[in-house]
Amino acid sequence: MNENEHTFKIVFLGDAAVGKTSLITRYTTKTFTREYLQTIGCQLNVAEIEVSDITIRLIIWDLAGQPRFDSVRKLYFLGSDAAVVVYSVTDRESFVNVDGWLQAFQRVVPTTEQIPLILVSNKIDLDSQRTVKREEGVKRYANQVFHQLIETSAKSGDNVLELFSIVTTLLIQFRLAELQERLSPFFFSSFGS
Ligand SMILES: Nc1nc2c(ncn2[C@@H]2O[C@H](COP(=O)(O)OP(=O)(O)OP(=O)(O)O)[C@@H](O)[C@H]2O)c(=O)[nH]1
Ligand SMILES: [Mg+2]
Repeated sequence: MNENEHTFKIVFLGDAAVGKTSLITRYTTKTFTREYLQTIGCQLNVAEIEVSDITIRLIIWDLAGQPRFDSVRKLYFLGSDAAVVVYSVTDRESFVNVDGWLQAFQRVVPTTEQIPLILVSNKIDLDSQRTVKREEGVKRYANQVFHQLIETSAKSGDNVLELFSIVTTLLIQFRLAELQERLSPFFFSSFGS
């Protein structure tokens, strides 16, 4: 394998219909679909990000949120390098369930500082239908082990690029010690250590 290519497994989790697939689709194809087409089991997506002469390849595992996939889902958590937990600001239950998603993930992947955990408040374009206040998201983030909170809209595209940029940046930061042994000196003159 090329020493300047690094592949990471990212899982997206959260209640059904909060917009996991929509966020990933918005990022990978710059499109948005109004129709809800539930994910069956798991859908894989690949995104490549060039950072200087380094290629970061994200294998994005888009996990189905419907309860009928509860039993298979934990198998998909294995080997994750980062987890993105999504809730919708228009769906209070999805916000309450954030803890459950985190715990389910941590039962399979005992979280260390090496695993970036990102909390996403999606559907911020639907401001008039909000049932979760912005401050509540911030408070939840402050109380938990998440490394970053970001508010997004898959519909308008707001903060979608930023979300994936945060994931990539955290992966580089958290894996720096590991990457340091393998990467060229050029990388470190560009990014610092
Ligand atoms: N207004 C608005 N609608 C959104 C947004 N993100 C997703 N949706 C809509 O919400 C519905 C569900 O979106 P999905 O992306 O399929 O949800 P999911 O989390 O992947 O659902 P599962 O695959 O069942 O777990 C669809 O009708 C989308 O069009 C958003 O940011 N704003
Ligand atoms: Mg989906």
